Amino acid sequence: MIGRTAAALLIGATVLLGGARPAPLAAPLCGPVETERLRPSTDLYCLELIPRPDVPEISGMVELGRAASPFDIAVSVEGNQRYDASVVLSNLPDPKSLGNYAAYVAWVAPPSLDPMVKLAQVGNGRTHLGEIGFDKFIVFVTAEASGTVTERGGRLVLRGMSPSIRMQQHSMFIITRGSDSAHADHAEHGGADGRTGARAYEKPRWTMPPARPRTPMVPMPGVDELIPAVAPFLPGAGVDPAKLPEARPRTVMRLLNGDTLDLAASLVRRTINGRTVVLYAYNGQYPGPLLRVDEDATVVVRFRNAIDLPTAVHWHGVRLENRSDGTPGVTQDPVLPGGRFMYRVHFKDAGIYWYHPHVREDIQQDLGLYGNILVKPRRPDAFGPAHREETLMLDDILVGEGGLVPFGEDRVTHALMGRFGNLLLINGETSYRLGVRPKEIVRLYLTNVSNTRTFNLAIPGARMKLAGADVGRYERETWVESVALAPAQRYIVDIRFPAAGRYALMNQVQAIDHNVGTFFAEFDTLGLVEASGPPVEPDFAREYERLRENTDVVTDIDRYRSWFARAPDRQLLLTLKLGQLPFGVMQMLRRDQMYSHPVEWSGTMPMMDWLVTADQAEWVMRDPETKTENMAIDWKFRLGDVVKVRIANDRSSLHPMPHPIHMHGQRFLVLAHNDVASANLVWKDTVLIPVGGTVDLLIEMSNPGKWMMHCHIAEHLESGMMGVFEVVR
Ligand SMILES: [Cu+2]
Repeated sequence: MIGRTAAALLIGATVLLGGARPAPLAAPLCGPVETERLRPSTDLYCLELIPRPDVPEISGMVELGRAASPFDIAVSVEGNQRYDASVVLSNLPDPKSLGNYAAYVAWVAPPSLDPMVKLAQVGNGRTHLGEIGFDKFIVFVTAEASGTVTERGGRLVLRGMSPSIRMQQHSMFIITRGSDSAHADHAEHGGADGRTGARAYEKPRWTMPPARPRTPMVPMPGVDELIPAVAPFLPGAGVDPAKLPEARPRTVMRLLNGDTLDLAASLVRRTINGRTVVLYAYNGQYPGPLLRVDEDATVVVRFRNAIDLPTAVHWHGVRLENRSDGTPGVTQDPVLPGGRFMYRVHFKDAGIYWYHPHVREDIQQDLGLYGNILVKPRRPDAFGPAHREETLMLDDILVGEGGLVPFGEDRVTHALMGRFGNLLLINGETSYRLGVRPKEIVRLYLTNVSNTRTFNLAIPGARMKLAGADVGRYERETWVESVALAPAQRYIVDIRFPAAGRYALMNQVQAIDHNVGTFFAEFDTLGLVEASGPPVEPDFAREYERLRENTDVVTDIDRYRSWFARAPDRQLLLTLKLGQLPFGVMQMLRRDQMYSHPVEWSGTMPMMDWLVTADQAEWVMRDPETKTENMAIDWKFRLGDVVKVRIANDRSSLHPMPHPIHMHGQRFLVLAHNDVASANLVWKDTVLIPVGGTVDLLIEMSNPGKWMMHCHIAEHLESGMMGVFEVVR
């Protein structure tokens, strides 16, 4: 799927960036390997150019470098992957030797060859080509009468296809099931223990994940009749949902230094899509109460577990005392049903944080145990003026015809891709609404609380100014067209609604139809902002136009710049070990292995994904130096150490996925993605490493204790992708 904007963007990029500007790559992406440093995947980010048979001596390579973006993944507003490409050519003869030609020119086109977009005049050596924004594309080098031609007319010399073109059609499976009703007869299977209870909340039965309208489930021989090899679980066994309290929308709790908060996790009843379901909630609210505190405040939280599973509360991103970090097995024992725990939470950094369980997140967080904490900066001028602040928790939930699709009782289902939901939620609602006045500036605090979905949030018609991320503000504010946020990441954007009207909050991504090997636009409306009435007073238009430089942030980061250039102190490789899988699933995986997109934006294989449990898939963080993995990793640092860690995401595993890696208790800078230095820094606690990609983190070991580092895709965490590092005094 080629977006209009992608072509326009490409043409724009050619005008702006075309020509022989030096390439911005810090290290050659596709050159020979000369270090033990983990590198970005050449299979995904290098494109070999093939010469015409009559000029076999010519060779070339296109490097699909990282395009400029403040986010961990560079995509267009429509969700197309963006690359900043360079070409390296050798043995090009004098163009005159090939005919009446004077120059060589590089072009790019989608597989349909329309539009054919000029990239740059090229020669031997390296040339920066500019941005490529097509999902599938072919690069051509031609000999032309002049380097200034605008249309391709000369002789083809080299060409090469993007790695994404290798996606194959799954031709043997192309027998689509027409409608949802066609698989209704498969929709209920007995429980894995063979019992089929009549009442949903007595004993859940496996219900298949629902089919998707754009990518119908196709029969997979030997897979179709399978259910996950684990007993199904839904909350509230033996409880009459009618006796549970109806969940209430969240309230705001203003907490002052020294205050005490009583927080309880309990069962609630909600109606979603016309079905009554049993969910979890903090203090009976969805999301949990929004806590508003001051920078440097400390509050005591008296927590009580009134759900049917052990739990604990993790204060995500907060650099608090280790004993209050809420990670069972590392900092505390799980809080058993009926049990209590006291947390002392110190808010050292201003910004947007969130709290959630650290036990079976795939169930507990998915079913409503999440809440935001907004830590107000001490500086009154930390941000530009805004008329109001809204905190948005982005989520999804998987609901079938029989209600919630059950979870695995003692281990996770959806171990490969994570549990993608089919209903998208903002603050727990499928139809979020916000009323504003024209010209109003709204500061949005965005938190992705989904199990696995990465969002690309856009608000067509309203400009977005990016001001902050996980643990504070950027060095400089920037304009963005969309916000790409992986699970557990936060971003702060200021949005001005210029005139009366309706503005849609959209998730705009390019999903993959694995049946036919194509991309398709998946645009979902998450909610609506209605601007009406008289324009807001005062109008901060002038202040809004100005992009602020946060000199205090720059000064803070200055203290760490001397470490930026050093070699990584530690490395981690993210990979996957697979056990016995059904034959059909293995076949699917092998075929899909020809290409993996940097980010899996949508769960377009719900059946296959559902079947695989944590028994069959182990996600691995491996230290290549010590050869230790996951919980065996034994990293020790001293308080005050500044540590550079390179993390690479193995492209060669049988089902690569992007991984949002979270480090507890500390803050870090993302110095580089795929060896391209970040232009605008911000302190973070969660970084997304796209498939085949690398990131370099600079971690400030500022907080003593034993801390977890793990993937924040709930099903990957539950499938092993976690380790512990210790910071000693
Ligand atoms: Cu992961």
